[in-house]
Amino acid sequence: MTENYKAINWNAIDDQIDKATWEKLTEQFWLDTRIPLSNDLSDWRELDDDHKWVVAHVFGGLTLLDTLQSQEGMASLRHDVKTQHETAVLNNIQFMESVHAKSYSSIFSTLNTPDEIEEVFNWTDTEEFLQNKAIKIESIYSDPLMDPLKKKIASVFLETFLFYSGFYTPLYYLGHNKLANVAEIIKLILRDESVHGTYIGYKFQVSFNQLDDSKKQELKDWMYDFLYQLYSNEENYTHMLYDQTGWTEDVLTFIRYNANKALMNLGQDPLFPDTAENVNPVVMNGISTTTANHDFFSQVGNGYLLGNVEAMNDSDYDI
Ligand code: MN3
Ligand code: MN3
Repeated sequence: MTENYKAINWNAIDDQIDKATWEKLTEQFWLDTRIPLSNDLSDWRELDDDHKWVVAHVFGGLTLLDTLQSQEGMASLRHDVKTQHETAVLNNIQFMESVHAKSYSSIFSTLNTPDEIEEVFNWTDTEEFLQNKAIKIESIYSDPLMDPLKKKIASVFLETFLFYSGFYTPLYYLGHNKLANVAEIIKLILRDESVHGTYIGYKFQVSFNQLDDSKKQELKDWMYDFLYQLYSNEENYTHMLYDQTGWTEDVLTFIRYNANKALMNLGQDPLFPDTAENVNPVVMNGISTTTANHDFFSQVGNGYLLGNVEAMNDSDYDI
């Protein structure tokens, strides 16, 4: 006899965090088409070729990672949900990952020529260190026998750590009052990722805390080893992208700081000594406007309004 099929009932919530996250995510819904990217063209034309190259290729890298989250990531996590409302939240996240991936194409079509766009996508689909990180995460998502907790670790590492070598560039320009509308897209993405990382990290912790001590230790060892492998690849990726600008060491500090945040989302101790004080303050200023909602479960959000997104101007970025 088959089991009956069960309708989702939002009037009987098993986990209040599902409902709070759904409300937060739907309240902060956005689309790339609302951002007047062409207002950044005069800033863009002032950049030299090396810096234009970095901007275009970090967005190529970010496109690949958001493609992975939208196509494989959430579908994989959806196999292991504990509640029906968790499925609904993951559906929302999956759609927004498609919005993120598409938004970089809006940036390209505004700033770059068709030939440049084609070159960026060829690079993205073949670059060794970028492909390494996508494939390492994808192989965890696509293994049907994979421990569900390892899939959540992979998702949090991707979103709270591996994106940040790319996010550095638009935050750097935001801190210098340049490319403000491009940065607006990145801030909206960061605001989403902040909720995604917190939520998936929370779901990880609920299951992790039910494990016995030896299982916990085994998983911790795997997690720190995996993070270190990803970091080692990320060092190579960062050198390859940024050596021509001289920003490499600053970017590496920033990604170690974010690796610690990913561990924090998973309820674990930091791996690296880097703190917010070590990060370039220009970049930290850019990020501080977006991550004030880390405490969103207690509703201490930054009250970001959709209306603010529609018409940004330089004065919004005075720091
Ligand atoms: Mn995303
Ligand atoms: Mn995400």
